[in-house]
Amino acid sequence: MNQSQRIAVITGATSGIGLATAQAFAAQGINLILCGRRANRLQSIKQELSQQVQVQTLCFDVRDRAEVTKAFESLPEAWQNIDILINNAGNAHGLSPIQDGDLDDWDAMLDINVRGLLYVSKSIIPTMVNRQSGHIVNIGSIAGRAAYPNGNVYCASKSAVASLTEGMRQDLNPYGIKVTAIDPGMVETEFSLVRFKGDEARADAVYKGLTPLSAADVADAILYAVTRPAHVVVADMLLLPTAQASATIVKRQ
Ligand code: NDP
Ligand code: 8X3
Repeated sequence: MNQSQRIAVITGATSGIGLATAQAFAAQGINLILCGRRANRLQSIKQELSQQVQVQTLCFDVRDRAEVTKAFESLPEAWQNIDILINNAGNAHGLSPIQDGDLDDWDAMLDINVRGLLYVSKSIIPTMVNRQSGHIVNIGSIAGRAAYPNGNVYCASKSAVASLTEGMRQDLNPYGIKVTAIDPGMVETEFSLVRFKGDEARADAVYKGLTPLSAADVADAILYAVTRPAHVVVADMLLLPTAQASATIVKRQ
């Protein structure tokens, strides 16, 4: 497959897994549409990766339906034929028992991780259907496979992503569109800093005493999935650090 003919949209490309995926794709010649809310980061990443591939940036909040639609409609015609969609934007807000949950945190997780993924998908899937080709990669989580204590709403949001991945694969089967779930365990990114609202000590403690996955490790798995031959789809992949056996069983030094 000639990667240089392909165009990939990556949501949440300003940090962590999304940024590492953009770098991995650029190294293979895949042209990029990078999305996120932090415009300055999008610009500096564009500057870096434009040395390898063609890059467009779209600055929007996935929660805002109108903004999402407008952003994709604003793409030049040559960029409308999107081959790969990486639905990666997402995060956790808080970690507390259900009885203590914060309603704003719940709204944020459901709006970003579930509704946002749907809004972006709705902007792109019809063009894939028209062309009878495409590949959607949804970034789920080990959290979507079983709930863990205090994870409640975040786990539910990722469980919804798992269900949507299956639903998309079924509905898009007649059109030859591939749908993949990549479900990581612990990956050291800005994830825990966001979850704990900027508390660095609490975020660092999550990865203390073990070697977590890096964003590049997950990007490598995503790259593997999108470079399989036309007749092969990676349906789903659970990717864990060696020290992690489940969401709650982690070997620390
Ligand atoms: P980061 O916090 O490093 O990256 C999150 C990305 O999502 C950022 O680029 C951020 O960009 C974007 N984003 C967040 N909110 C919005 C929004 N409202 N609108 C648009 N973009 C948004 O975390 P990760 O790289 O770890 O997370 C990426 C995905 O991986 C998430 O879906 C997460 O749930 C999942 N995941 C992470 C794991 C981990 O342990 N780190 C494990 C399993 C899954 P910006 O702020 O510029 O908008
Ligand atoms: C992120 C991994 O275990 O914090 O999805 O839920 S975990």
